[in-house]
This record gives sequence, C-alpha cells and structure tokens, in this order.
Amino acid sequence: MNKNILLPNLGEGVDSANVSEVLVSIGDAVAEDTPILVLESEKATMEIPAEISGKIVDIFVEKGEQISTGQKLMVVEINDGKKDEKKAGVEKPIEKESPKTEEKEAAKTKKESKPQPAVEPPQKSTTAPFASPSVRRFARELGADLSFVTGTGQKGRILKEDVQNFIKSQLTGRAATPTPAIPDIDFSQWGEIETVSLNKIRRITGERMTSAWQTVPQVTNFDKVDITELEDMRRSMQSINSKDNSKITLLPFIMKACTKALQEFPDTNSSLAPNGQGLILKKYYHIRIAVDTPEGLMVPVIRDVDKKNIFELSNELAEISQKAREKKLVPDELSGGTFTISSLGGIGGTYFTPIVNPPEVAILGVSRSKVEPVFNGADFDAKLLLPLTLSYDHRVIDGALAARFMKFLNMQLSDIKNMSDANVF
Ligand code: CAO
Repeated sequence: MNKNILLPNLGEGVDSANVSEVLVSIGDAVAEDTPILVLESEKATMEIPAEISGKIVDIFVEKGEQISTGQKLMVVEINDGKKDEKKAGVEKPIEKESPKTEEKEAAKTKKESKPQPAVEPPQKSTTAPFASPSVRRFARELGADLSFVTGTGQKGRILKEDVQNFIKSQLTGRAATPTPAIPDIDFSQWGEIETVSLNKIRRITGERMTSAWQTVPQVTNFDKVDITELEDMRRSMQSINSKDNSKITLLPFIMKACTKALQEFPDTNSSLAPNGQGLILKKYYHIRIAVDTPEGLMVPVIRDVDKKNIFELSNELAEISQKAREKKLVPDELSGGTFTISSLGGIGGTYFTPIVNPPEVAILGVSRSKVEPVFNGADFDAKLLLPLTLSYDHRVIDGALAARFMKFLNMQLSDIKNMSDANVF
C-alpha cells in the first residue's frame, strides 16, 4: 500500500521553508523518524523525518525549492510486515538497527575498560541522526548505530570519518567525543516557559568552553592582594590623564604585572606541543582580555603588553572593548593571545574560577577589591584587597609553579616600587 508524506506544521508561525537537502532517493528504505529532508526557514534549520516506514517510491521536492505546510513531499510504499518485506525484496529499514546490540557493545566496552576510568560509554543522541544515505549505508555495513555517533559536518551532519572514528573508539575502548547529550525535558509541565535561540557568539563560546572543560585538566589557585598603594597611584595617574577624559582602571596595571610574571615563569606563557611531548615557549606577551558585550563574551588581544605603558594600554583597552561591543573586531584582533585576563571587578563578587582557553595554559580572574582589616598581631590596618584567581592547565603548570606565579604577581601589585621597574610610565 502506498502512502503520501506531507510537510507537517513547522510551528512558531512558520508556514514555509526552503529545501536545503533531500536525504533520500527513490528506492531507499526508511523507518519511522528517519530524516528525509533538511529545511531552512528564517528561524531555524530542521530535519523532517518520515512518519512511516517503507520504501520511497516517489519524490516531489528538490533542493532549493520553497515548500509549504501540507505540501506532498514523497510517496512511501508501506511494509506490511516481515513476510511482505521478504517478498518485495524491501531493504531492512535504515534506522531500526539493533540498538540493543550497540547498547550491549557499549556495556561490554565499559566492562572491559574498568581498570581505565577515562573510558566512557558512548552517549546516545536524543535527536534523529543527520546523515546522508551513503553514510547510513556505510554505518549499517559496519554495524554502527548512528544515534551514538557525533557529527562533525555542517550543522552536525554525520560524515563517513565520524563513523570510522566511532568504530575506532569502540575498538580501542576510548570514546573520541564523550560530550553527553543534553536531556530533552519538557519543562512546561512545571510552569510557563519561553524558548529563545542562542546567538552565534554564545554558541561558539559554549562549544569552546565545553571542549576546554573536557580536554584541559584545570586547577584554580586563589590569592588576595593588598593594592592600597597601587590604588593611590592609579588615582593620581587618572588625575594626570583627566584632561583627555580617558579612564585609567586597575586592569592595565594587572596586565603589566602579569607580563612580568609571565617573563619570570616562561612555562606560563606557553602552549603544549601537538604531540604532547614538549612546550612551545612564546617570547611575546599578547594578553587577551575578556569583554562582556550585549551579544556575549568576546576576547580580543592586546599585543606586546611588555612594550607599552599604562596610558597606552588604557587607551587600547578602551578602544578594543568598544570595538568588541560594537561587533567591529577583525579576526586578527582575536588571535595570537598568550595569556588571558578576565575581570569582573567592575561588576562585583568575591572570587570566580575562569576556564583556561587552550592553546593557552593559564587565565587570571580578577574580582572586586574591597577594604578589609589586615591584622598585624593584635592591631589591624584597613587595606584595599583585590581577590585574584589563576586557573591553569595542570599538564603544563604544577600547583607549586602556580603558587609562585601568584606570589610574584602579588609582590608586583602590592609594592609599587616594582611597578616603576615595569615600564609603566
Ligand atoms: N575592583 C574594584 N573596582 C573595579 C575593579 C576591581 N577589581 N575593576 C574595575 N573596577 C571599577 C573601575 O575602576 C571602574 O570604576 P569607575 O566607573 O568609578 O571609573 C568601574 O569598575 C568599571 O570598570 P570597567 O569594567 O569599565 O573597566 P575595566 O578596565 O575594569 O574592565 C573590561 C574593562 C572590558 C574588562 C570590562 O568592562 C568587562 O567587560 N568585564 C567583564 C569580563 C567578563 O565578562 N568576564 C567573564 C568571563 S567568564 O564568563
């Protein structure tokens, strides 16, 4: 028996969309939920699944065409059970590959790899796999369940190499991409909700942070620095600079002090060599500054901080953060950093633990300074204390090196004599 597949309601006031890909051909066997089309509307890219299983006998749409809700897409010859399948020579439906076998495999891998805690079972995707028929055929031949494979192609499409990597990771007992799927929960069952889309910057930040969190073994050290004298110096420099109205904040001083610390401890201004067997030490000091923009986090680079004074750095910081907020940064201004500073001091909070941005190996978090009592025996003085945190890649920096780096940084910032040596003016 033949049945038509019509374009279902696309939701959210979308009546039509463009066909960006037709994923099946006449003669292909499909199962319920096998993606058959990829559509692009103004709001999103989406896959249209087959509602029924069977064999595609006719296709009425093609790539680039605009189609509307209710339009006839394809005709499917329905499988009437095993007997008919055999009789008609219908291929086994693509999707219904033995997930149980895969689950068993995953469980087996987990069991076999018990002595190696790094091994993770593959994570099953909650959405239908997005792959071309030839990749589906390839996966079927190898017995790989595509719902366990992470796609690295455009829009998460599963490529032949992804299937090969998945098989390899299963054979070696090592998961290539252990990103857990986000659980698909219907939150509306507990109250009103609204779903908004993440813009490109937030999506990229999310991907980078996830990868950094999964690949870099990171630790964070904490310290508090007495910046009472430095703050007096900053204010007097600010008054000198007040003629041109530009603001001198604490950050350029921290950039200078960090650069001195990076020079003192060269491993902190390095990257791991790709084979993991060496360190690439950088003899330049390009500091990346995290900037909070309405679109999300941008991290432009200020180059050669060791060669610039506080006034130059203040001006460059103001310029580059304005450019970031106006979305005017060019790729060159976002690349080549050797160390990052993320300052939430202008906003508030006592401490936070920033995430290392690979290939860099360390990042400094700056929180808001506050006047606090510092005890000297039974007496105490009121001092302006600045909370700092250093997150670092433990493959490159040991805790002791991080503590030395922080102690050195503390000395640079708490004793302004050190500042006058640091090409500040
Ligand atoms: N303690 C106390 N006050 C501080 C301070 C600190 N550590 N750091 C800044 N301030 C003060 C400044 O002196 C300034 O005071 P005035 O308004 O009285 O002059 C005010 O806070 C605002 O400073 P600012 O934020 O405009 O300037 P900045 O040079 O300190 O920072 C920039 C510039 C671009 C880093 C910052 O604006 C920003 O975007 N920070 C957010 C970074 C971020 O989001 N990090 C998180 C990354 S992880 O998600």
